[in-house]
Amino acid sequence: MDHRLKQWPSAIAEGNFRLLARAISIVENEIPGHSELLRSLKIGSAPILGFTGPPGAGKSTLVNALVEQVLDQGKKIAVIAVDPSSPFNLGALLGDRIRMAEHFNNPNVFIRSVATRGSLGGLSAKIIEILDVVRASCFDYIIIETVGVGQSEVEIAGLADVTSVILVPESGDEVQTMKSGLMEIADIFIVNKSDREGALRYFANLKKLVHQQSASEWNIPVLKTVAHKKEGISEVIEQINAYIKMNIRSERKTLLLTRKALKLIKNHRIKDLDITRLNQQLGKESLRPEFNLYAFLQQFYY
Ligand SMILES: Nc1nc2c(ncn2[C@@H]2O[C@H](COP(=O)(O)OP(=O)(O)OP(=O)(O)O)[C@@H](O)[C@H]2O)c(=O)[nH]1
Ligand SMILES: [Mg+2]
Repeated sequence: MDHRLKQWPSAIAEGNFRLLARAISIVENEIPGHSELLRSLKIGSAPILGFTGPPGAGKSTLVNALVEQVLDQGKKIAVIAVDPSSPFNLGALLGDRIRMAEHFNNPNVFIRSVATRGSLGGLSAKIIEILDVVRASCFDYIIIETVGVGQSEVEIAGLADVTSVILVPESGDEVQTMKSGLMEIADIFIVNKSDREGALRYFANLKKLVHQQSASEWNIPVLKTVAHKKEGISEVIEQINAYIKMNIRSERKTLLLTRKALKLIKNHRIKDLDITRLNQQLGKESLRPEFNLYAFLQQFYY
């Protein structure tokens, strides 16, 4: 390993945010040395708190309020905001930055936006690695915010130790919400914008539905917040802590680790695959009368 990188793991562990930021960039952009860096880190076990929900539900506002309270308790916290819509969504990013600005100079908080990329299978593996780099530092909590619009967010939420799903009264029909796959990933439901009309009815219906369906030792709480007024935030923190405290069975932990390993292996295996070339090759090969996809694919298997 590059001798300059040798000091990094201990510096990062001690809370050198400048190096942490650079380490993330190295991993994110696969700059030479990134594999060695990942191997050299002492990855801790700070809980990862996932926050997901529809666009504009108030995730960033809520995270911001939560960060404030946790900082007041003297804790260290990292926030990773995943921007899945597009890496060029500067408006949204800037909005987040402005709202987060009050924490920017606080030595106990680290904030980072990560743009997701279109590369095949790239996203979740990169996020896994980035979260592990952050875990090698000294945070009490690591927050990951993702927009819940499709399947990939469900996947990302799977990386978190506790997943909070943020809904708003105007999310529509509660039954529809439950069908969207959010039920499986939610450890905690938060109805934000509870100051809005129809919030009480939405809250009550959601609560009923959740309690009908939850069948584990953990009773999935349904909470109410008004994020921009910082209302209901303590309850969110309380429930998150309660969930963390409840020992996740080691069986489930191993399962999560296996899934994580699988994603990393998959990503590693297709890393060198040139899709444009594959497309050209297939365009040519498939014209041959004796073409057989399985025979063709033989060259990629090892
Ligand atoms: N009325 C009301 N407005 C809120 C509440 N929480 C957030 N907002 C507003 O909702 C808008 C969206 O908030 P964000 O925090 O950016 O939402 P988000 O879910 O992070 O949005 P994306 O990251 O773009 O998906 C902002 O204008 C907030 O001020 C709330 O509890 N009540
Ligand atoms: Mg946001």
